Amino acid sequence: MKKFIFTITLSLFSMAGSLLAQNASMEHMAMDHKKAPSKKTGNTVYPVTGKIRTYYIAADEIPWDYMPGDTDAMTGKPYTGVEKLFAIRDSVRIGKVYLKAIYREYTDSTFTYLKQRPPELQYLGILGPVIRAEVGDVIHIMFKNNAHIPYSMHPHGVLYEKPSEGALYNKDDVNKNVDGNSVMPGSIFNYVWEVPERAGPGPNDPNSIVWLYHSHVNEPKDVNSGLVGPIIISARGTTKPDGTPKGVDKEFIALFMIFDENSSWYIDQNIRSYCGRNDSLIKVKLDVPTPSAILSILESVHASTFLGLGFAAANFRFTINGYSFGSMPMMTMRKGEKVRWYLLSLGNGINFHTPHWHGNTILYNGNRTDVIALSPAQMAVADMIPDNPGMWMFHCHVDDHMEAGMMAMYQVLE
Ligand SMILES: [Cu+2]
Repeated sequence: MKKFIFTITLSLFSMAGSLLAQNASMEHMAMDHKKAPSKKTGNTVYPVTGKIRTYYIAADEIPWDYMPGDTDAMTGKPYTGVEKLFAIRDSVRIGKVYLKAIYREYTDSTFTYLKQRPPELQYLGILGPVIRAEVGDVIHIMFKNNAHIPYSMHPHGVLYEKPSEGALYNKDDVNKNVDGNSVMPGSIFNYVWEVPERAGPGPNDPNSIVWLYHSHVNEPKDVNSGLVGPIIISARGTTKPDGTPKGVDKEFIALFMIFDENSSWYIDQNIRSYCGRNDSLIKVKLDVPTPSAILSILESVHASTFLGLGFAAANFRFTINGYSFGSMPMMTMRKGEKVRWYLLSLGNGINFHTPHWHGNTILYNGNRTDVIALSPAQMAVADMIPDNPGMWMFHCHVDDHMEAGMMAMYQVLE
């Protein structure tokens, strides 16, 4: 196979060596595969016809609040029933805040300043930075692991070679900070992801599609710890200067995921920090109801999740973008706008979800509906032209999931 190489101006980076400079000059020339030296110098399998899109993303350990505020966000009233199971912190229950690891975007390679999300994008919550590209581009991620555990960035859909796969499953691959399959704490790795046609929209897709990225050193533990984000790829020639797809007025991204905090890297630390104890509750008190849970039973017939009432049950957090019980910041659009929804799911075997919009309908694969089905790691795109102003529920239609908090609101303005 012929291999193309684009020669670029390499910038020197403080700790990480070379990096593709965003505004580097590019020149294409064919090159035999065997002669192609290292992927780290910017060789690509496909010709680069578009832009080099550079992102500075770190894995940061932060406390995450699954239910911001002190009241039920849907009703404005105090927590009742099953909400208490998830909200109350005591000696045998962690509460609504957990230490997690999430992807966050920085302004440059010094990783000093966070790139702030504007208010209208606060709803993205626990999702990592939205990585955007058009077919023909190259995505370059400078990834810094600020956490205390080896992490990575593994993308779906885009084209990568082994060092940029970001998944640890072959010990022969391990070359510490040279390969991106397991980036050590404090280290930086530069991922290069190509965006050929096969990473872009297919014949039945609209002009942009969504892919997941997530850490894949120990995939289940990494994603339950919080390391997941979206990639949006638009078709060749269909991207606005800000990276969003042409013909779309508003985009929304929603990850339907039950985070299993029992499987997080931070479960023991969370027990220590928030329950104030050093023993391992997960082993000894799996299903013992706590006084707060018993109180909930008395208050409501719905005061139990299908997983039970115990310590472990309360560590399954039923969320959209990491928010439960309507606590997600409002998603706002206008009547008549062309709205694109990117739907994602990830996680263990109970992550089968059915996102449902009240008030308006969508087009999905050419079908009209207001519910779609997602399996773990499924990625879907739906288009909506809202015609019905108001504040509407947006929730998982699996009863157990909805009752355990998998709901949010969206607003259509006149
Ligand atoms: Cu669900």
